[in-house]
Amino acid sequence: QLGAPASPGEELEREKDCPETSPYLVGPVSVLLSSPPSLSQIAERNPLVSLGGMYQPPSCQALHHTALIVPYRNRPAHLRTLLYHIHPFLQRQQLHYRVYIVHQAGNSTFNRAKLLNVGVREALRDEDWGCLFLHDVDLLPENDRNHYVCDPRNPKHVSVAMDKFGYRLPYPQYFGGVSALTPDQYLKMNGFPNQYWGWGGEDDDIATRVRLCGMKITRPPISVGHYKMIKHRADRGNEQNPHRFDLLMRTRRSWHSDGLNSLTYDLLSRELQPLYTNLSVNIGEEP
Ligand code: UDH
Ligand code: NGS
Repeated sequence: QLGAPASPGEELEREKDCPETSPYLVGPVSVLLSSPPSLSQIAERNPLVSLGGMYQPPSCQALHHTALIVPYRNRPAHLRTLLYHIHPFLQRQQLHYRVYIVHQAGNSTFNRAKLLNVGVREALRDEDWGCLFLHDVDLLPENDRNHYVCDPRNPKHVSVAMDKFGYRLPYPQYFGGVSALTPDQYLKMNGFPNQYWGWGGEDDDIATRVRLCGMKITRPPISVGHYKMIKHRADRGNEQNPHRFDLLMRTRRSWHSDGLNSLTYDLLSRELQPLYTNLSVNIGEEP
């Protein structure tokens, strides 16, 4: 059993690498969307997750090291639903992982891509993560053969089949929802843009950056990239960005100077919660 206590020979066992394909995978899973349990109930169900939302397989050496980074503000029920599903899901994959919630403090307009930049920079202070998984809070993977690891060659767009789009891509360049990059891939494209305040366009900008840097977008098969999106209304503070089309026309000129190399923020707190590391950050506001 996955959560079984470590045997007396734990140290010896851990010296063995985990297998390339985990024996705990079950394939398609049904996801519960309404009334998630409380955080303490979720923590009780995940006894091997340690403070800060960290996990290592108890009886083998993980082959993969993944930071799950979630841009966040004011979606407490979505967060509980995600944590409820994602911890067992990642443990079944025998990953070494840690969950980071990047909380935009204050009421300024939401900025998803900038929060992701902050999450990456802070996560890489902790560990040399092999893979950065950038994950919306309201998306629940429906198949655990959707391996939360990176493609060493190219950035990976992962949420390729969302229920709200009829389980296919809404358009060929779509890069929203869930994506996965190695730190090298992320650095090569100067991270993500910081200038997209409000809803829309930042994911298209990121997709353009991938191409401008000479990389290609890779994707898992549609059959394993299934996601349910928790239905919700538009958020206050994340109104459609009226400048998004203008910004998108300038990506080619701006990506060198807008990104990780121009990122500024105030980290207000870094709390180790039982199921995640909470980074509360002041990212400023639209100039
Ligand atoms: N997010 C928050 N809080 C917010 C806004 C966004 O946590 O107030 C995060 C969250 O992780 C979310 C992600 O940012 O999953 C993306 O948010 P989004 O509103 O851009 O995208 P989503 O697909 O909703 O969740 C789209 C529905 C509203 C679109 C209205 C414009 N047509
Ligand atoms: C495009 C947006 C993307 C967005 C996608 C899906 O039009 O940011 O729709 O949106 N691009 C622009 O606005 C330029 S959704 O159906 O999830 O609301 O991710």
